[in-house]
Amino acid sequence: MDNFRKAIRKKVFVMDGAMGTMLQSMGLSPGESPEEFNLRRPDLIQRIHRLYVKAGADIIDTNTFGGNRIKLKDFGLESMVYDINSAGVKNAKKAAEGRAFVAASMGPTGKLLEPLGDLSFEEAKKIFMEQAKAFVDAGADIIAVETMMDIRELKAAIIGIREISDIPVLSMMTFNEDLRTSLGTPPEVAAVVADGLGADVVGANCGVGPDKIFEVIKRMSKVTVKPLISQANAGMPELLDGKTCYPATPEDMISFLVDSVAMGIRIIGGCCGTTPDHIKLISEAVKKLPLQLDNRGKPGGVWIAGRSKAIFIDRESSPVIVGERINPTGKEKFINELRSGHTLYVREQAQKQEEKGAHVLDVNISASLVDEKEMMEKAILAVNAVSSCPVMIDSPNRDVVESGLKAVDGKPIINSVTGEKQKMEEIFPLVKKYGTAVIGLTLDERGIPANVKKRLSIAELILKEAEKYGVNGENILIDPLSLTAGARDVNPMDTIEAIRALKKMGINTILGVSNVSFGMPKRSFINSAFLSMAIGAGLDVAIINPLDEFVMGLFYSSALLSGKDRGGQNYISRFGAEISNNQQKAETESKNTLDRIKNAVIKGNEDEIVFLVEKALKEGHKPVDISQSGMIPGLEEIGRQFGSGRIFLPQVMLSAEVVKKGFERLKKELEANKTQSIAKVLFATVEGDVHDIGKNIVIAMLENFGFEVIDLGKNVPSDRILKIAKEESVDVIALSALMTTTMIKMKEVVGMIKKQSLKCVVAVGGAAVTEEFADDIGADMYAKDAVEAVNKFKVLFK
Ligand code: THG
Repeated sequence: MDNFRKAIRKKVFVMDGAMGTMLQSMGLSPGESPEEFNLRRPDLIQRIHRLYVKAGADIIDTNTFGGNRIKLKDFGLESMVYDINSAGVKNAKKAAEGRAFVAASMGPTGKLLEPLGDLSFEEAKKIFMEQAKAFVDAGADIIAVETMMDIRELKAAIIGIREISDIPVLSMMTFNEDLRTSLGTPPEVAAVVADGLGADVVGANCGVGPDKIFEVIKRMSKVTVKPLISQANAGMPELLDGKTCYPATPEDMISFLVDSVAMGIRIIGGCCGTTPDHIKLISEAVKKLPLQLDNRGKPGGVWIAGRSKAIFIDRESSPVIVGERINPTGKEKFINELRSGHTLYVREQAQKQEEKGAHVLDVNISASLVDEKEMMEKAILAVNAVSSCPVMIDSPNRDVVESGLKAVDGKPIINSVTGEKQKMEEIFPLVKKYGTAVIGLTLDERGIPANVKKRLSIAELILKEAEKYGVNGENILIDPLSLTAGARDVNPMDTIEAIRALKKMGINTILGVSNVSFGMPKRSFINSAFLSMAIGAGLDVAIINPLDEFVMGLFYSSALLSGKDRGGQNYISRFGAEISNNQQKAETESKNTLDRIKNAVIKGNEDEIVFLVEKALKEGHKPVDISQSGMIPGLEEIGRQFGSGRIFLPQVMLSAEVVKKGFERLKKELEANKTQSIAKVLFATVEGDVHDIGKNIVIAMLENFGFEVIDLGKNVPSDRILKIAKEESVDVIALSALMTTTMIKMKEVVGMIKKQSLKCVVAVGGAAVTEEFADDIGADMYAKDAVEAVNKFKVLFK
């Protein structure tokens, strides 16, 4: 372990190339489990490993990518998890003969996590732990978490591994051409989260070729100083004479090598379509590299991340705004909502605060008679669904904090730990395990000290204690606390002085500003004056109300005056242009109930939709109008935003979910005069392919649009597809495949349909399927994603 950890700082490692595509060329048939070959054909697996070692790989990746319980279950192999993964490591070790490190490959479960799917975070973690245990027992040197698309699944994997062992971890997500994962995570967020969780090496594999992966790594290198890893595909797959080909030559694979190493790449290998020839050339090129490696310095601040945005907190940049509004203090309506388990206010405030300039959102749901563990989870999921901001999990209760940590996307801030021994014992292990930042409040068993010196010594105690838990000081923000001005023995200038002193000690600071004015009239005046003093003293993060224009005005002007807004950029972009009143207009326009329904769909307001549909019915709108002029236009808008890359799949699915709820309510109205489905669609993942995430998304969307769907599941033999299609006289046969090797089956199905002159449309789709491929095999329709599929079906059956 230590060998590898030391070496990775000083040398560039070559990793191996593809296993799956090699196995296929050596006789693995579609429908067989590649992982089972570790037991059935160890000779073959070892032979492939040896080819890579011979080609110059310093690290080889085991044949265990799909070796988790969920994936193995597709082949009825779920009782073999331990044996298969253990054999995978042993095969690689045997082939390496000590000449290469063995990295145990760990891929995704193939299921979506809640709330999009039905896999809980805890279950996912357990599944990864089971696999990791087998790896470690068998003597793997490294675990390579790879091809992850969901940031929370990545978290579950790394946290699961860490519960088993301190083994070095490589963390890789898979990015598409738009440089986001399929679930919308950008490179920065992937890197910040993996770094926070303690991955040793951070990077990307699969999905794209060497040019695009270079872009991904470049963006990662700006937010982490960890060594980076890249395993590109040999270009994007093309189909030639019914065979999948990867176009990138070995030379193509090294065209970015020198620049990559300068950026911090320390491991370079290949993914789909790369062969020992590619690895050989990479290895030769690496040997010729200049010895001078990069010297990326320490960041001197801390990165945090939301669903799709990373934010740097440091001394030089402009202060960070934390929105304080998701907090029940003094908000009777919000408290009632929390008691009934709804999240309407949370969604609304998350959106509003982000719109008005909040960078981070505090989430506090503490109130009496509230199930706080459940509500924290719900609130965090709701915030992530509607906002890209990092969150701050604000609760005095450890278990409530943890429930938020399991739900959150990105790298959050825990609010908070104090100088109390018990608090630190509770919170620091969470900070370490979930890889977060944390606020340290300068108070201890005796409360908030009156004098500045004592507050500073508590800050020092917190920082020192954190080290014992392996928590890096950069991840701690100190809050010197303010109490209500005018109260006995309270001098707000103590807080300001403490900020100044903390900054001198090189410590990052945060402050809940509004506390200073509790119980006073015209709180805005006091809050904004205090804020501007705090920023003048060097405050890095301010917890404020972003909807208070007065406070925001003082925020931007204070940042400008204290030299934290170079060239006044932020101030000018905020106040320079006349802000149009479009927004106000949109708000009044949405008074119309059908517009409000459309908005609820766009914003994913699950809680509101049934209420709004009922309201529209009461107002006399016909069910068909509610659908045609309310929900459908909302979904269409979401489709447009998705198409232009402004929003991502989880939001589309959330909106689809809202529409489903709306339809369910409408169905009750229509029960009497039953509606007919638009068309009957049969869905199947073709034989040999066991991937169905994409297919399930398309089905969910189609059902919401009134199509009747028959889902035959995955790995469906062609004759069965034909048989059911005839029996049910379907209008469409929709075929899905993820792998380039199983796409070919689509051609077989099309051929059979033509031969038997079935009267139905054949639609095809899947990761590697293209329009050209669809034309080639004679399919009638191709759609690149769920939204396009729905649109095309709608046109077809108008
Ligand atoms: N430090 C840290 N975290 C904190 C605080 C802090 N979290 C909570 C709090 N202090 C900061 N957040 C708020 C939120 C709301 C108000 C003040 C501070 C507030 N609310 C109004 C009230 O209570 O009257 C209600 C406003 C309304 O009705 O809309 O003032 O110091 N680390």
